[in-house]
Amino acid sequence: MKTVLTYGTFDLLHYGHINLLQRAKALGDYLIVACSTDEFNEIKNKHSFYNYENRKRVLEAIKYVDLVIPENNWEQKRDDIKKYNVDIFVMGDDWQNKFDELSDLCEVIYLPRTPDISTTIVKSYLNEKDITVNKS
Ligand code: C2G
Repeated sequence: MKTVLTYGTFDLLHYGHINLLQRAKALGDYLIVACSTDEFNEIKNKHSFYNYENRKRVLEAIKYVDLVIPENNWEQKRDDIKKYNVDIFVMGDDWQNKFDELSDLCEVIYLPRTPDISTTIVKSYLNEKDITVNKS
């Protein structure tokens, strides 16, 4: 069985995320997604609309995703790869070469990003439309 691992915030889930997760799962048999916690998002200077619990819940509902774990820091990847016996580490190619140092532990693959979609684009569209949202 081939285990695949990827990391991300996955806020305001969109088809770019789904494209990534679908291709990641197609590389193996079991896909683990490490979802950035709200605290780690602060470190990444990302302020997600959905909190961690809700982003985790959304990811767990995706048929390509087998397990969701928390991403608490930049440094946990090596331990995660060993802990879950990961065969393939996958990220979108906006991270090209950033995680090559993991290649002594597993295969490292960067997949082409889906063009013209991002959580930032969605947020700016909503702002332009002056759509105010009351966070539940
Ligand atoms: N992605 C993509 N195409 C897009 C948008 C995102 O392929 N149009 C991919 C990204 O390359 C990433 C994944 O979807 O692999 C999740 O994207 P984000 O939620 O933006 O995650 P990011 O902030 O890049 O966090 O330790 C790694 C970080 O946690 C990655």
